[in-house]
Amino acid sequence: MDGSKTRRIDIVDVAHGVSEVASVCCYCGTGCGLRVQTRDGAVLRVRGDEQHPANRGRLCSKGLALADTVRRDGARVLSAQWRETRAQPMRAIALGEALDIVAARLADTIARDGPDAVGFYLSGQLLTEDYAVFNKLARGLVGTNNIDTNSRLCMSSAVSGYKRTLGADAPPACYEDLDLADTVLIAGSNMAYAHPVLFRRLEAARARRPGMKVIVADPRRTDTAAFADLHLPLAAGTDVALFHAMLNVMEREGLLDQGYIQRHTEGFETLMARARKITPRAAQDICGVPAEDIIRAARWFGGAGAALSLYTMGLNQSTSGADKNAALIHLHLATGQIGKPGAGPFSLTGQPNAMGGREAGGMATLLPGHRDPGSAADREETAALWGVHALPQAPGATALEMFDAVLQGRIKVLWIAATNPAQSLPDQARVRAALERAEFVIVQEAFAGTETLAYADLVLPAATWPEKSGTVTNSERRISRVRAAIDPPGDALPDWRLAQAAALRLAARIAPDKAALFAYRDESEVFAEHARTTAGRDLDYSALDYATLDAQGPQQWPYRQGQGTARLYADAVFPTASGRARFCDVDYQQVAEPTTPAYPLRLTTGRLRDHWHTMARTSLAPALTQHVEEPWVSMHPGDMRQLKLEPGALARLASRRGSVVLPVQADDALPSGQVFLPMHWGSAYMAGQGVNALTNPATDPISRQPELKHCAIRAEPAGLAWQAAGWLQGDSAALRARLAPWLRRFEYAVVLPVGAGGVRMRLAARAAPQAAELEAIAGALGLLAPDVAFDDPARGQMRRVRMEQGVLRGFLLAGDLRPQDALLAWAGGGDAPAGVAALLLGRIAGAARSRAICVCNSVSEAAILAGIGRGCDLAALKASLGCGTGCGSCVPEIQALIGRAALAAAPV
Ligand SMILES: Nc1nc2c(c(=O)[nH]1)N[C@H]1C(S)=C(S)[C@@H](COP(=O)(O)OP(=O)(O)OC[C@H]3O[C@@H](n4cnc5c(=O)[nH]c(N)nc54)[C@H](O)[C@@H]3O)O[C@H]1N2
Ligand SMILES: Nc1nc2c(c(=O)[nH]1)N[C@H]1C(S)=C(S)[C@@H](COP(=O)(O)OP(=O)(O)OC[C@H]3O[C@@H](n4cnc5c(=O)[nH]c(N)nc54)[C@H](O)[C@@H]3O)O[C@H]1N2
Ligand code: SF4
Ligand SMILES: [Mo]
Repeated sequence: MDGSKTRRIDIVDVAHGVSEVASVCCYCGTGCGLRVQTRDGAVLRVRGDEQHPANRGRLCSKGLALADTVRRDGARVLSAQWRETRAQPMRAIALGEALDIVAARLADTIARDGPDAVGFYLSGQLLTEDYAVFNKLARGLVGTNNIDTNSRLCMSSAVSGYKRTLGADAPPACYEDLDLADTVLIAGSNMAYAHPVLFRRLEAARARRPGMKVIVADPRRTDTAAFADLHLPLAAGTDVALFHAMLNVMEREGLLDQGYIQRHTEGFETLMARARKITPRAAQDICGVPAEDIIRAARWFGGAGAALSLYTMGLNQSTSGADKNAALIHLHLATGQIGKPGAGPFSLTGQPNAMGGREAGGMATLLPGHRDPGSAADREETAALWGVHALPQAPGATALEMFDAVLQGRIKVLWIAATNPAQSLPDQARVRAALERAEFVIVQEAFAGTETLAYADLVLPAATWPEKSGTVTNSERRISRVRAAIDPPGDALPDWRLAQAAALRLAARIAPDKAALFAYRDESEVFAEHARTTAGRDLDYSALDYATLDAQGPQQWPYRQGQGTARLYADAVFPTASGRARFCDVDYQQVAEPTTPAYPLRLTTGRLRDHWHTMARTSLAPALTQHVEEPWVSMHPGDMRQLKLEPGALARLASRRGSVVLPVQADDALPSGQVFLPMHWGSAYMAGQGVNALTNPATDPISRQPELKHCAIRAEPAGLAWQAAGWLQGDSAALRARLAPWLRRFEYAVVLPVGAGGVRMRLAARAAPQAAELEAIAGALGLLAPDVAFDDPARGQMRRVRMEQGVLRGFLLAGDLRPQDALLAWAGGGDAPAGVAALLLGRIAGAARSRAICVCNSVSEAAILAGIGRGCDLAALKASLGCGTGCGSCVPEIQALIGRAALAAAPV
């Protein structure tokens, strides 16, 4: 690789050979710039880039821990793998051979069943260059529109919302607007966890401008909601009613901008005729939010000098997601709160390059340059830009439709890249049945052990951050260069290279003249070709190339006359046929699966602060496993009492589609009847099919996005009387692979990476297993020759510890878990107990254990609560304990703890 071309390297410490590469964080759509320090091909450290406009040097806990996730060993997919039949085990093969097999399978399938028997399921975590090559491969060479991404689960409703109202898929605001807004409406977003660096910016803005009002609409009192001046705990799925009622109040109170409505919009009267029926009282009945609070929210929004809204999955992941987006945008159009500093409907993107995917047309419903595959003219333009005769016309399958088509035998070859559908798609039973039914599944993956790899017939080894070079676009339309800091390990190649290599081989078989379509020498040529497809379009960045990005730094599209654009629609001219923005005639619709007596609880799912999706990467960083170590379900304490569920007890949750067993924890931040499950844990970490065993595959009719934020469930005590817990020191990735078989043998089982290194295992069953099985579990944990042991296999009991010079190496507790916390505290680096035997026999109580809240400075929840008990406020806690003084990601949680303590102490 020619380093000067793909790496912007500054030598920071010549004497010690340390160099630094400017790149971008590979997690969320904030798109923070960072600098990767390397020496001798290894990553030493990652720090925030002060030069990058998205974050000005800040990183959150996940970005800061990136160096710990860089692996070059068995935690990665290092070579291609293949199995000729499913009965055989996977075996490593040469990459060239694997690509030949891929090309042959594609060619055969196209010849036998036609191009639409092939499907590509990609990811918002690919770089723009990756999408561009995959898109050309799918539509330009294979000849199918069956190319979609996990952005269908994520941003699809936002795309629909923008296109229906403003005419183009473009977030009109920018990050600076967080500093300038007077009222910020945060709808269905837990920014404190999911976009922490932007949340830091909002905290700072409100500290500077105390008059700023923050409203949060979320069924749960999240840390984001705890920060708000007004929390609207609406029932899941009812946002349209809330926004319509706010519109009503603003109309009645003369807070609308009639001039703006008349000059720059259409459809207002039709919408208003419908919306007027949803009064604050009516909305109170639908949303469960007091009418006075709705009125207050409307006054704050309508009366603001500048009103900004920030929204994410609480709006998008819904069967009315496209309507929720439109209804929120209406508030901005009706008040003229768009196209000016501090204002606008600002959809925060989830994944680092969901935006780039939308620009490159990496979805079934999009073509490059914001074109539409349903339009003959757009197809012709794209074909001409690519130099192909024509593009396929038949509509492509969107994510869930693609898996349905596989299940029905219409799609036979499925190529999956940079996403983990056997964990992240709703209704796992169906998804897994489809993966089994497929004739040939190609999985292009960087990390070992993901749920989807188990279904692969052929695995392609992918390079990943920080080995890849290309571009990404963040939430504020800013394009940044991602630069490779080290070379990929083993046979791994960047995603676009794998797509290119397969395309060249396929072209040789089915259309030799098309080989020239894929003759890119490097990623800058891919970008140049892609950028040309934006010429003359709303997002025009045809004048950008790598040299310009290197010289001028990250740029916001549209990029014209040598300049980026911070805000859109300052002139109030919209990219619609009439030039006017549109009010859409949308009405409130209830969720697809209302509760019933058999399924009386509402389940919602979402994110935790330090985990990323299905955790392939974050599970490798010890610091990130400490905030929340294990999957649980949270419930309102009253619901738990009614269901006879003690805190920590195992509960069985069941929906119409599947069930999971998890420990339950009380959470008074939830309204009664609402249950929350983190989205992160799948069958690679727990028994069963993970959180999405439960969720509903029903989709929005316009955006085709599934309703991951709501389904109806029931809960009951799991009745698993026998339990075991163990821990083993060592490399967590290797140990997880070794212990994974136990996940399939118990109704409740988890195998989890923990803190300083090692894995925890927990198991539960109705009755104690046989002595031989107990011994096998002990063997898996390396406890066949323990240093201390008290066994009573007849009663399902086993207490074993292995240690070396006072350092714990492993333990197993079966039948009696009382010493667990003390042993885990010891495992985590705490002091050895006064007597191991006495501890195991329950004669002494060991040290208590408390999870880490501040992972930068390792401050536990117990220490923080003790500080609050001593009367400390945030500043005093920071000064005395050091918590919250690193990246700041834990500050909202500390503040929420302070708030909760104050509430508990207040006279009733
Ligand atoms: N730490 C971390 N950060 C991430 C990610 C991660 O995995 N981990 N993933 C990234 C990605 S891809 C995404 S898409 C974003 C997602 O970012 P967010 O959307 O902020 O995260 P979620 O937790 O999925 O959902 C947000 C909130 O929606 C609420 N909600 C549920 N139903 C409704 C409803 O009907 N109406 C309203 N108003 N609210 C509702 C939930 O209670 C939840 O608090 O995060 C990005 N950032
Ligand atoms: N219940 C529930 N389910 C959800 C959601 C929810 O809120 N609730 N949210 C949905 C949303 S918004 C999203 S975005 C999805 C995310 O769901 P997924 O996309 O399935 O989640 P990830 O774990 O990010 O999967 C990325 C995969 O790519 C691999 N990988 C990492 N880097 C590279 C690379 O450079 N190249 C390649 N080829 N592979 C790489 C990783 O190891 C990992 O296996 O989940 C969706 N599912
Ligand atoms: S906020 Fe955190 S996860 Fe998101 S881009 Fe910045 S450092 Fe990465
Ligand atoms: Mo997402």
